[in-house]
Amino acid sequence: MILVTGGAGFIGANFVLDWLAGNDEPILNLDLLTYAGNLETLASLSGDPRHVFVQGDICDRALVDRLLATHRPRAIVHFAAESHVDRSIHGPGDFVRTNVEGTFTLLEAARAYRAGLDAAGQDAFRFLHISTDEVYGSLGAGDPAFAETKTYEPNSPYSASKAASDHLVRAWHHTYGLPVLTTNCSNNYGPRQFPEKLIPLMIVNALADKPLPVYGDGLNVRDWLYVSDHCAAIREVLARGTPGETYNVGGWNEKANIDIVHTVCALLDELRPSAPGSHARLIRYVADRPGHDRRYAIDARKIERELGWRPAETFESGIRKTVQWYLDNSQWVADVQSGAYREWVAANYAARGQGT
Ligand code: NAD
Ligand code: TDX
Repeated sequence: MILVTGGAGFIGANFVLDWLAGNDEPILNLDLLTYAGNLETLASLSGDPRHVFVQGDICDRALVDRLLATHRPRAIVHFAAESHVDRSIHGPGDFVRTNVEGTFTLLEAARAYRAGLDAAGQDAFRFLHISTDEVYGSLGAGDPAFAETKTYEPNSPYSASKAASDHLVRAWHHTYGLPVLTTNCSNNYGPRQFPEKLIPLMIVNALADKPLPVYGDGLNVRDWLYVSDHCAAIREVLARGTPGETYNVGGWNEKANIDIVHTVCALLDELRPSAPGSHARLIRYVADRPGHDRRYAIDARKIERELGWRPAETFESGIRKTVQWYLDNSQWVADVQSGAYREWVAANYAARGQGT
């Protein structure tokens, strides 16, 4: 068994679904179900004994200790976080709590748990920390992409909290010998992403004929990776990564935000021809995000060289699948927007009791 934290969020849920599609090793999924956690996304696993879900907080040391002692996982894959930059600007406290204190709590619990394993168990145990390219700061137009050796220069409360968690993870390896691995990934997109992030927000707003807000001049650049490619990279790092190492994960897809928005609009024009005019008519330039990082780019050569991982999707294939998924899953979108997924959890899941 492996313990996944944050497995009801966007990347975590995709990871759980992909893992159990190709593997019978069970997952213990610990997630607080904040606004970003959505068990409806995992509805296809309802009743599947390979998926044990526990609603709980990674900051709750007694709960984490109990789960480790009861389920005896061979690894922890740590996704749980507050993840939205704009929210971190308006309310940084939750980011420090979950991302810093929560990671600290997991590290301490993992250290104590591993100390109680036999020598083979200690050797095999892994703590895989999922992090972001944002810890490296902002690039100028001609700067080289972020390699693993780049200095940390986080600029937002979100990236500062993730950087702090990366440092704790690193220190628990150097000081206590915990077999940790860290991945720093670029912007993910794909099915099941909460519509606060750029791509799903643009799709969902366009479908509702609402404005498409583009921050500043729209020329900020991000590297984009299809979520199932990220999940494949995580599986590779977990299986064959070297403890103590970090691996940058990226899609080799640098795009300006305005180009992303136009791509989404063009796909919707094609896939939804009954719309009243081109979706691009909804684009509105709005005030910039405070401290908005200009450009991120990932140098993903290390993970390719050492572990043989490369993204399978091109941006063109991934964005088409993504737009189609949102068109095909209008109920999921409606439930997320109305908060009805919480009622779904109460009706379909909580009634069965939680695994502990
Ligand atoms: P998300 O916001 O969609 O999901 C986060 C999940 O964590 C939710 O299910 C939420 O309920 C859970 N959670 C929050 N606080 C918790 C707590 N205290 N205890 C237990 N669970 C809690 O995030 P995501 O986009 O899926 O990102 C997952 C991880 O990947 C994060 O660590 C993020 O920093 C990292 N990451 C994300 C991206 C991206 O583009 N989304 C890119 C690189 C790295
Ligand atoms: O409405 C919008 N308009 C807009 O122009 C939104 C929501 C975003 N943007 C811009 C800001 C960014 O330059 O689009 C870009 C992408 O924004 P987000 O989707 O909020 O992502 P970003 O801030 O780049 O951070 C993401 O990638 C790294 C994830 O949210 C993080 O969790 C991850 O670590």
